Amino acid sequence: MKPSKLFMIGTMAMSMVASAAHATFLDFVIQPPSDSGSIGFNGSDPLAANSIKVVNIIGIDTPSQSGAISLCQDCTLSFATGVFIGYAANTWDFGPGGSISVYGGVDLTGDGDTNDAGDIASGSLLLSGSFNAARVLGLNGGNYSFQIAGGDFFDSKHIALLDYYGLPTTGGYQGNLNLSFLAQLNPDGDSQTADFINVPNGIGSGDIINQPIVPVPAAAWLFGTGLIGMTVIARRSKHS
Ligand SMILES: [Ca+2]
Ligand SMILES: [Ca+2]
Repeated sequence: MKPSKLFMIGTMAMSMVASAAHATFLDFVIQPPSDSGSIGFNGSDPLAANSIKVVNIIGIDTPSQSGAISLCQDCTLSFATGVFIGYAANTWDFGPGGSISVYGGVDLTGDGDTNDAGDIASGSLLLSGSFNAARVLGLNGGNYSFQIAGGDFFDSKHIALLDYYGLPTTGGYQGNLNLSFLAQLNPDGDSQTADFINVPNGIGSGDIINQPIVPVPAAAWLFGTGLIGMTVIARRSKHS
């Protein structure tokens, strides 16, 4: 077998293990039209967003209420990333740190309001955390797409939300954020040209996807390491 093929199998085995471990997640859905909210970068400070609308929360393969869509009432996402690292070729990079939060109420009783004893009351802190890294990718025509690069952020969530979806209340969570928005580059027209701000009604769709941190089983690491070892041996024998 070719070394490249062995390596591919090793990689596939590892990613299958990873995806199996992360099959359970909560999806906080950001949905247009959203006339409220803002996102922008002033050329030097962290990327910042305020009051972006989150419309519902969905449990994907959750231990309880799998597939249930919970209305998120008056829910808003706000964040500031870590420090600005650099800009090149329509890519903006930001470092670790900062903060991310979602506030609002959640209808867990399914009657369309957040007033019941079983609901999460309006104005509650639903999710809070900090970033590992963030990246904004510029598309054509001033249409920017915001992505949190791999690893993303660590957070904690409202315990009633976790209980409802049967998720662990200890051990931590990790996730990522994607968000599309229309932005104007260099809105102040000065010599600093990498700054941007969303245009009116420019917030698009997105998700915060968030799963319990699951340690990769030791056996999976050994399996993957073994295949990589075989690849190295195969390469050596090929070159000898
Ligand atoms: Ca309710
Ligand atoms: Ca500028």
